[in-house]
Amino acid sequence: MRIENIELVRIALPLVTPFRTSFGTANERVTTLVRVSTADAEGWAEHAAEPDPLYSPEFLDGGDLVIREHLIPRLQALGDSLTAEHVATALAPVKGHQMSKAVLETAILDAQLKERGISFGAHLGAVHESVPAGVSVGIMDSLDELLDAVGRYLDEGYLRIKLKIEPGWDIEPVRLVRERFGPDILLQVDANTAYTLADARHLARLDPFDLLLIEQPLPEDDILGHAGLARLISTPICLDESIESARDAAAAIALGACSVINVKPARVGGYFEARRIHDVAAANGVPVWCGGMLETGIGRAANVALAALPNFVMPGDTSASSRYYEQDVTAPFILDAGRLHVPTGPGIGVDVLPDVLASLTTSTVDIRF
Ligand code: OSB
Ligand code: MG
Repeated sequence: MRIENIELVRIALPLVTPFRTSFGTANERVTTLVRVSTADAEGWAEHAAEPDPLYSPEFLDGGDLVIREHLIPRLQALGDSLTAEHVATALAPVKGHQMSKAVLETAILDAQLKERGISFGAHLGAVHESVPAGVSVGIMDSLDELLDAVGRYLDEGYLRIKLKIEPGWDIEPVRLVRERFGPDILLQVDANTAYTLADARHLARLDPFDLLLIEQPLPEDDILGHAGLARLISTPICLDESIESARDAAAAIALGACSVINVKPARVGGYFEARRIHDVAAANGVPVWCGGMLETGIGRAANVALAALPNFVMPGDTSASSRYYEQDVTAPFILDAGRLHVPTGPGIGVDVLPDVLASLTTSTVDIRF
């Protein structure tokens, strides 16, 4: 494939409501979009990192720098033989920076699939036309506010609720949501590394509430801690931050550190590695679901395609655009009986709205290839 240029487009979109986790509060989504232009196609992808390195070591300004100084030159060195399938190998000498690698691989894959008229879903092996949508509910100022928010999401049709938790906002919110909305709603929690193994007895107090899982209770490098915790609580453990590759997934499963995996393509370096995690988990009887990073329609489109693979058996954090944004940069993803439709058009299957993009753009960098 012959790439003509790669543009980095920094945008900032206001969130409809602040999103608070154990590591911080976001009022807007700031991201770098990558546009890959060939003679016949334009590929798009979205950087998953946040402005600050609080969820993972990656952060947006660092990502832009690594992309320009370290990653793009390695792709340029491949010349016209470059395809999406070559990207990970070409970038492997650069340690880490999965999200920056992922955004390049994904934009190149989008351009390539558009040239060939194939959708992400078809290319990745999707087996469903729509996927069940969950919603990730942030930490709130009060329990009343939380119950209102959960009630509204359930009314909208979301099929699973995930509550963000942290010490001081855990047992009580879960108890109240369970009491108010009953035993039948699918409910899970996400701690974003806010606890230690010494909190095991406290976390065991979540056991009576029949949660689907607890996501990433302990620090990302504490695989043995998660394995220990799994023996002390009955809520299944799901890993997010800890899993940066299919090898990580295989190790975590083998060590008994998780019985569910949250697959975020960006966190693991792209959709091909995400699919390998899906396959490793499936081979071990471990269910997976698709996580999110508050993506715009660009990142969401590809995530929804991935979530249609057969071992994505639990609802993902693939919510409708309206959960995040009043005005998305693509046509909005809309909830249909609690599900999102998998795009069927070439590549990611959604178009960027040029006027909206222009109004949200704060800077651009154009790199001739
Ligand atoms: O841990 O899953 C997480 C958002 C930003 C960073 C980390 C996480 C999240 C979410 C939101 O939970 C998922 C979404 O709706 O995109
Ligand atoms: Mg998480």
